[in-house]
Amino acid sequence: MARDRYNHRPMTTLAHSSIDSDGERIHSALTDTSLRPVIDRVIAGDRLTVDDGLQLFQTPDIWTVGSLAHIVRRRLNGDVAWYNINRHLNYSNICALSCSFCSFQRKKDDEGAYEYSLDEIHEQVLEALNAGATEMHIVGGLHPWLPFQYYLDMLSLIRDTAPGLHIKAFTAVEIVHFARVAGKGREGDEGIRWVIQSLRDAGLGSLPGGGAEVFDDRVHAETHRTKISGDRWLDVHRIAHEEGLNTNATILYGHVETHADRIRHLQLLRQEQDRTLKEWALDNDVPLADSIDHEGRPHGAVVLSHPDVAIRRLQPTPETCSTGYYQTLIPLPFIPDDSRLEHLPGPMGLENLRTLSISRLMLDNFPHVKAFWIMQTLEMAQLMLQNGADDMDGTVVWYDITKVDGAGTHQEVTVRDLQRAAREAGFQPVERDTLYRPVRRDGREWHVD
Ligand code: V47
Repeated sequence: MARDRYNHRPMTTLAHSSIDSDGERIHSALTDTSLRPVIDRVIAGDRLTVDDGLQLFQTPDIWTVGSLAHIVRRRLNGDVAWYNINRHLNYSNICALSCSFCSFQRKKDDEGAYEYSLDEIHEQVLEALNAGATEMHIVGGLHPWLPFQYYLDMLSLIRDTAPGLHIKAFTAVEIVHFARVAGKGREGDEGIRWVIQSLRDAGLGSLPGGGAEVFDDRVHAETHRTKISGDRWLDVHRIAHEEGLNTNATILYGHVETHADRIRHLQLLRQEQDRTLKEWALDNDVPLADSIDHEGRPHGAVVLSHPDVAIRRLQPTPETCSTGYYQTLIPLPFIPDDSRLEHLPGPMGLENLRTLSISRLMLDNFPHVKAFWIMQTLEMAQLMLQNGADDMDGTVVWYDITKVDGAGTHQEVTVRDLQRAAREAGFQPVERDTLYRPVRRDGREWHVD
C-alpha cells in the first residue's frame, strides 16, 4: 500500500463527509451562480478546462475562487504552511540579455554591475552554514564571459564547504547559456543534458522556477525577445526531470499578457507535469495511474488533488522514490520599479490573490504553490496561504532581482516572523528542506528522516 511520506502512515483518501460539507459551504455562499459547474468539478476532483480558468478570471465572486483554491490546497497539504531556512545568492547581475521587465540586469560598465568571486561566494556559504540554512538558491544574469568551469567550481566549493546544503541553482535560461559557453551548442537536447549532468555531478540538487515568464510568442516578442522560448524552457525542465532533478516553475504576470495567456501557460505546465508524473510513477512503481484514471478523464490526467488519489505528497525517501518532477509553482507579480516597463501599473492585491488561486486550481498536479513574500510582503503571504498557497519560501536574507518600493538588497525575515505569519493565518508552520521533507532541528543542526 502507498505510504504517506510525511506521517509515515498508510495514506487514506478523503472522507466523503468532508467533501460534501465543502460543497455545501461553497454553494451556500455563492454570489455568481454561473460558477456552479466549476464548483462541482473542483469538489469532485475533476480537471478544470481552459474555459473554466477564464471564467474564474472574469467572475466578480472572488471569494468563491479563493475558497475553491483553499479546498485544493487543503487536500494536498492539510493545514501545513511550509517554510525553509535558505539563502538566495545572485552571483552576478551582468547579463547579455535586455528583458524589458527586468531591473536586475546590468551591462559590464554600468554603474552597479557586479560579479562575485569564488572567495565571496565561499563567505556567503559559511554564513548560510552558520545560520543553519538547508538551501542555497543561486541565480544570475547571462554573464557573457565567465567560463563554464566557474559554475562547476562554484558548486564544488559549496558542496565541499557545506555538504548538507541543498543547491537549487540556475534557471533554464542560464542552463542553455552554459551549453553555448561550454561549446555544446544551444540547440538539441544533448548539450543541455551534458550541462545538467555536469552540474549535478558537481553538486546541483534542483532547478528553481525562474525565467519561464509567460509561454506565449507575442509576449516573448514584446518583453523578452532575446531569451529562450517557452518550448525551450520546458525542454530544459524535462531533461532535468529525466536526470532525476526536481524543478519549480514560475509565471511572471501582470504586464502585457492577457488572462488567456496566463491560462495557456498554466495548461502547458500541467500537460508537462502529467507526462513527467506518469514516467516517475512507472519508474518508482507508484500506483498513481490507477488512482487517477476515473470516468470522464480520457486524457489520463494525473490529478493529485482528486479525493480518491492515494498519493498527494511526493517526498522522496532514500529507500523508495526518486525525484524528477515539478514541485512548486511560484506566481510572480510584475514589479515595474526601475524596469523599461515602469509605465505599466503592475497588478494589485486582489489580482494577485485571484491569479494565485486560479494557478492552484488549474495546476491540480503540482503538489505546491508558493507565496513568495519578498515580492508581495509577508502580510500578503498570509492571505495567499488562505487562498491556495501552502509554502512561503524562506528567510532569504539577500535578494537582488526585484525590490518593492525602494527596498534594498537586504530583505530578510526571521523564522519567528514566518511562523507567526503562518499561525496567525490559521496554519501550522512546518520547516521543510528543498524536497519538502519536514526538517527536525536543534539550533544550527538539522536533519530529515
Ligand atoms: O527569473 C524578473 C522574475 C524571477 C521581474 O524556484 C520578475 O523556488 C517580477 O524565479 N517583476 C526570479 N518578477 C525569481 C524566481 C523565484 C523566486 C522565488 C522562488 C523560486 C523557486 C523562484 O523573477 C526571474 C524572472 O522571471 N522577474 N524581473 C519583475 N520586474
